[in-house]
Amino acid sequence: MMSMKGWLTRLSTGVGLALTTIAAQAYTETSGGYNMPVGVTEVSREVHGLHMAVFWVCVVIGIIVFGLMTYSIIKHRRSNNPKPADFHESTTVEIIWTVIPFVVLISLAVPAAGTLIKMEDTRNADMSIKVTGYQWKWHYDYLGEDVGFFSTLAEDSNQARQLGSGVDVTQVPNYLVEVDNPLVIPVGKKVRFLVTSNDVIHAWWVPEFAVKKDAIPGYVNEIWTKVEQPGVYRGVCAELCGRDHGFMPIVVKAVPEAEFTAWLEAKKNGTEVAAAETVVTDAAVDAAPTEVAAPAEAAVEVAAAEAEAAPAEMSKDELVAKGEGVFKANCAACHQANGQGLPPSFPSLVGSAVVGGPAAAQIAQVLNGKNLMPPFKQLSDTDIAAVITYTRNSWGNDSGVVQPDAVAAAR
Ligand code: HEC
Ligand SMILES: [Cu+2]
Repeated sequence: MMSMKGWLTRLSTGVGLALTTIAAQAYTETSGGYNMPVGVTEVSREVHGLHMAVFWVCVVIGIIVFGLMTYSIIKHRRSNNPKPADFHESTTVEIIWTVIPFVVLISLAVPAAGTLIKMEDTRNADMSIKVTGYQWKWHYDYLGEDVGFFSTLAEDSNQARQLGSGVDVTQVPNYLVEVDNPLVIPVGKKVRFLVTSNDVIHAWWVPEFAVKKDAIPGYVNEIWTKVEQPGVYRGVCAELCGRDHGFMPIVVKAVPEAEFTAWLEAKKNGTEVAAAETVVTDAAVDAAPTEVAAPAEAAVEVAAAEAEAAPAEMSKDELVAKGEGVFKANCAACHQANGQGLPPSFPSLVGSAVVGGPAAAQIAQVLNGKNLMPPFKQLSDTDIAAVITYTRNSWGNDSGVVQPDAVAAAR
């Protein structure tokens, strides 16, 4: 018989899937909650137009077919016509009901093919962004710009979704459709996305752009968009990709070009201020580039030092404090914020033999994963050292400190 905990784990997975559906509905609200959105790109408007055209054709066909059926059933009912007609074949009727659907299909296929070809035409893009799916987050690389980062579920959504969190999710803004680092793109530019995956098949879907592309390990799929209005556009992973499929949303901020350039510079130099926090007013757009330019150079070295080979020793307190954030963002989904996991699938880290044992084994497990636990080698040495130190010094565990250089050496 299945334990209570086992049932709860299954139930929470089920609820997670249900919530994905709710989240998917959240952004169809622009069109009354029932239809797909018109969107903010030329392609999305065409797609919506095609969708509506096909819809109305279906409505008309439905009315004609069901109308004829209803009419015939009533008109030729047995009580009215006790002696059934007996006729065979009618070449005329057969030609008509072959030709009409043929014409209908062709007249739909021609405009649809035009739009499809347009969607696939990624030539002459102004910039390219590589989008990589991970269980369960996205990674964005601005090609040729040396800018790349992970985009994970926002902290408040992540806390609220935990089993027994006690949080009223209706009070969480943009529940399950908010991330820590949104993708930022310029408006009015053709942006090409190269979509791939690091583990299983995901799909990158932003309904307002009419962009939905499978992210398949070992393949690079292409799609593009050109957003016309600045704004914040949300999407989700659209391919069932495992336990937290419903918790890897997509947020794209489309901003005016000047603001984008400023944001990109800041990101490169590690001085990212809240440049792209909100869709800013004209005044702020003018101010942003100059503001960022000055302190940028000084910060380059700091940022470089941080990003390059493992930094110097860190104190236990520093590592634990940093590790708590890393744990909440990357590990709490399975091991829970209180470290107790969801046994039997996700073991408790409280009093765990691995956490209490030699550091090398724990580093290896976090870097490379084990069975159901995914690898975390994409995190920095510092983040991995911090999260390991955090688990070794929390919830009553006490098994010492792991420094970033130990992680670097283990890679
Ligand atoms: C997708 C769920 C998942 C995530 C996310 C996850 N783990 Fe795990 N973790 C597991 C599973 C499953 C095991 C058991 C692996 C096995 O032994 O088969 C495990 C085992 C462990 C163990 C060994 C525990 C023991 O006693 O066997 C440690 C330590 C650990 N994880 C640390 C982490 C850290 C640190 C993170 C975040 C960086 C993390 N895990 C993220 C699923 C996960
Ligand atoms: Cu996914």
